Amino acid sequence: MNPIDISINPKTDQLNRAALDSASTITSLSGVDTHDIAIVLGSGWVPAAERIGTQIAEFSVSEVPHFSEPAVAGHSGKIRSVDINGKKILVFLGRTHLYEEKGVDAVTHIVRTAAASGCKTMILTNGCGGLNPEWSPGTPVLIKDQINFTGNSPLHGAHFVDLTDLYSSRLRAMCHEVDPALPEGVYVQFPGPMYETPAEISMVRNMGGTLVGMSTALEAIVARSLGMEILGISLVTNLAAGMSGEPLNHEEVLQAGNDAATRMGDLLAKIIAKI
Ligand code: 8IG
Repeated sequence: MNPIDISINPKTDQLNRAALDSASTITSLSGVDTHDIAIVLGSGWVPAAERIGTQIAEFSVSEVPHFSEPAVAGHSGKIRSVDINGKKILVFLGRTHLYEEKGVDAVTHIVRTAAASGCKTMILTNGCGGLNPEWSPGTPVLIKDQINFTGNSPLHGAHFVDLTDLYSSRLRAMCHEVDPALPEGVYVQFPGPMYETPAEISMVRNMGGTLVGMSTALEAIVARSLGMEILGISLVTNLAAGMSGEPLNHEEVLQAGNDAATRMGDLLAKIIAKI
């Protein structure tokens, strides 16, 4: 049984029904009944999409019910169905962020839709700030754990979900077979859209965080609640606030993504082929 069909509470049921509705439109638009793996490409990752597999179909999120229009430069709002060695991959180019103020359910709809489309694996990528001075812009980092610092829960009702091994150690080991040098980090999701203050970055360091961003953690929680296996990869696009002596800006994010695109696309294609 698809975990999306298991009744948890009325609110969750309503969200999952909307996801099934989105999934059925994705099936019509792509001609693919069931997808195996979903991947969300975040800031700086969209150029990498060109290197992932053979495209079966591409459409816009605006053609799919219950999805909202993208609001950020570098997030194109496209969905692709891609084939890698017979595996069907659902590629989301861009996501909805909490700071768009459409609510937490709008943020996690992408994950519920992936599950409703049959995906058992959720690959979440993002661009983020790094607290390790050795991670220069353009460094990919595997997410080994997270801190949800948004003050929001993406689950509804008395739905107790285990988050130990949230970011699958099996998938991380697979990534290390592809690229043994990949470092691992603890991702802290802030609400955004402002970047952190240097004092907040000190706090993050004291909490044990090494990556800061504005996405991913809420999505990972919902993916786990739906029984998916999760892989998270951050592209460090800037040193966290106060570390470089320079102010932060979104252009450097896009530039770091373009520069790292080839490496990231090849990495993703190899990992997906192994899953
Ligand atoms: I790209 O330094 C990117 N996204 N919160 N902090 C937060 N989000 C980010 C950052 C950053 N860089």
